[in-house]
Amino acid sequence: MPFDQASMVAGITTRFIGRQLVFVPRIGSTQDLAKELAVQGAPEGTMVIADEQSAGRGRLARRWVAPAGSSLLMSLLLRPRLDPAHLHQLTMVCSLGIVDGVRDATGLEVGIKWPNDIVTWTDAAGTRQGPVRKLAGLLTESGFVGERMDYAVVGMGINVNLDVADLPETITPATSLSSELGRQVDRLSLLWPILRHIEERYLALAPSEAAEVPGAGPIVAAWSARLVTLGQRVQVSAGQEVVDGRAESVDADGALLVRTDE
Ligand code: BT5
Repeated sequence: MPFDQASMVAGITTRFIGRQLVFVPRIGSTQDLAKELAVQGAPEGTMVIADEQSAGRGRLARRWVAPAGSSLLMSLLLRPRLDPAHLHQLTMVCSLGIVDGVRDATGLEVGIKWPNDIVTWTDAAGTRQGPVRKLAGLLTESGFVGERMDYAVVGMGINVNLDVADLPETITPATSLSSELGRQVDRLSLLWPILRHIEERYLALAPSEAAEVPGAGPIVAAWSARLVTLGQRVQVSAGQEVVDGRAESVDADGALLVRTDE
């Protein structure tokens, strides 16, 4: 299917997620355009999609690299009534949308690496195979009016038909759907179920999610059930300090609870 606005819109069945769709072949970062649109009053669910970014970014000023034609690069504008302390729940919603959408479109069961990576560690048949490999990354940013959160933009970069040899060295080994499956995957056939699942999960983000109860809420539970990080030995940088221990669980905001040897 051609990767253009008309074809994208043709398969969208959601109520509001992606209903307003802005496709640009090439841009600096979809995050920046989505934020501009947010400030101009664009409605919740507005989605910016690009085929190529010249300044794609990850967290902490890291780069996100994606050759033209290789990826789904998108930024979703949300206007949740959410305490900013719970912002990570939007990352959870979209991570679950990607995990479920990838399964629907390809049959591949993928997991989540805390806090914001979509990863795989099995082959297409579900057998454990090699190290954890990063398939997608999410970046959630927000804008405020005074103390109130005005909008959030969740950026998603998914390696679809990407040859990992085209990437510079990455922190976590990278992979793509085409490398895992040994065939090309149509990006739009992946986009549509992802949008559907994000909408479903977002609507389920009930006010109870905002409760201060650790682990409360179906979204947090579904997200932590897919975390490949739990039970593993981890090294977490907390400011200047590096904490070494076993990842035991997460709280309602997605903070990782690590038990150190002491
Ligand atoms: C992320 O950051 O994983 C969030 C990436 C979000 C990208 C999307 S694309 C659409 C939207 N517009 C943007 O400008 N951004 C969002 P982080 O956890 O900081 O991971 C970044 C690190 O991942 C880099 O430092 C590299 O090591 C590695 N990396 C870069 N490109 C990659 C790729 N295509 N696949 C796997 N790893 C990659």
